[in-house]
Amino acid sequence: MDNKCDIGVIGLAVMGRNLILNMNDKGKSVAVYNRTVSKVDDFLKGDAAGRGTIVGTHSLKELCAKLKRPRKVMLMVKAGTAVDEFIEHALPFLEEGDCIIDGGNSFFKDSIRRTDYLTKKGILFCGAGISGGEEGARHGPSIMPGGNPEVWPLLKDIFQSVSAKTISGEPCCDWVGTDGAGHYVKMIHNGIEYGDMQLISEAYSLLKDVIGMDYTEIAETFKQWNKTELDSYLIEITAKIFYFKDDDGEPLVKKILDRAGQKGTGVWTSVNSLELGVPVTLITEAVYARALSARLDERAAASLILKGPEISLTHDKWQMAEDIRKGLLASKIISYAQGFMLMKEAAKEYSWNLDFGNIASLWREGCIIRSVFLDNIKSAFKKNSDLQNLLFDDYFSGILADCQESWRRVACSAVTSGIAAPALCAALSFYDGYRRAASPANLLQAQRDYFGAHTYERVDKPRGEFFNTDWTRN
Ligand code: NBP
Repeated sequence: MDNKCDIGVIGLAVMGRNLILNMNDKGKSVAVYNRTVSKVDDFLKGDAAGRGTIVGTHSLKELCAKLKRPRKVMLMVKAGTAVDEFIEHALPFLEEGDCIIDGGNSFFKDSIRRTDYLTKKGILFCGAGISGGEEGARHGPSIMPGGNPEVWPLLKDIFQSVSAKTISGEPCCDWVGTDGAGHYVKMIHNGIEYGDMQLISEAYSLLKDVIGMDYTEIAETFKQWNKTELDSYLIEITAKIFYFKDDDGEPLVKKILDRAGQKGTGVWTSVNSLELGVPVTLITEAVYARALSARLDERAAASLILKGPEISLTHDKWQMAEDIRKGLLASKIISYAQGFMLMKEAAKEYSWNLDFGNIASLWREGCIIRSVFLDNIKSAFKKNSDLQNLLFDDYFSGILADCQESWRRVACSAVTSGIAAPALCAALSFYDGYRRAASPANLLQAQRDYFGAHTYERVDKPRGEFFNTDWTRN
């Protein structure tokens, strides 16, 4: 009898442990290993106790020897050098056609490099972005696999069986594209998550400071919003956070230090957008907002020096709350449109054949940005796979038209009240810049030509003809 395991997983921190239990629940036998070997025994005695088809191993050699061929070795370790080190250590125990899967939050350019490196050694590589945190890993994450296309038939059954499913039963896991495409799409997912969280925080700030709502009213408002087009995991947990009381009966959120952490995927997205020349302004504003939040002492000092306007609370509380909801929805549409613009450019730059409708489907359940809204994105790209921009789809342009009056009122309110709403305002500026056929960039070109003879094209001459003027001649 072949008693070898279906897959090997290295890394027994929270993600690895939960994914192993999930795989095992779906009938997969899993050999497990961890750098600190004592954690293997702890796991087998703890969460994995009594599961005969989770097999502990105490070296990479032993792990690889316990796997069915072609071997599937999955890394669930800290992204970065740990992945390269494990790959090097595992290589002597692998044979041609075996595969290494990196399920961590790796940088997509590392996955491009690793695919190339391992391909030359006859080993298949899969860089799989996994979202949903520990809960997702245990009960069904969104999985975004990329790498050598030959690896997908080997992994499809395992990955799709453990992934989240949509209401109609579709797995939130499908092949994304070659080399680093899976980790790239995961990076965009995380960037969009930054944008969504920032917009929700700005809405909270406006509900509190422009309308004067208390925490219970804010909780109620988010709960109501979750019954609208904003229906999503992040809005749902936001309502729960505002309801949550500390031991003394006060809302816990009130006592949390306003200093946001970040692990880097938002920065990666912003840097990549600058490299590819795509205006991903919301995610970048969200990254900057976290950076500004971290300057606690400086902000405290500035609050004593820099004057702002007096805030007078709005009289029409419910109208303003609805304006804020519409402003949030419109801004969210802009953020997703920008994320998909970046993926479109990346597909060209890195030669990936990305299916954008499919990507929206992968995020429909199991991950942090899961929302009803993603169904509409999927439909837009299924209806027209060449859709130039999400904003050209009737559904989304219709919502923007419907929301824009409210959106503008909220932006004005934020500005006149002196309340920072960088993502919401950036979204509106993008919208107004994007829908403008004639921009003020003619002046930029004139300035560039004036001081640097950088030349310019003319609206009254064919494109591609360049002119230079001696601007000091009159
Ligand atoms: P961590 O990211 O905390 O990593 C812990 C694991 O990495 C342990 O197995 C640890 O071994 C191993 N490790 C480290 Br740290 N440095 C190592 C090195 N130099 N060489 C070998 N192994 C090393 O675990 P996690 O939170 O379970 O996440 C795993 C992956 O999934 C990460 O890439 C993470 O970014 C990604 N991810 C996490 C979440 C989440 O919610 N936590 C969500 C989505 C994706 P040790 O036990 O010997 O120290």
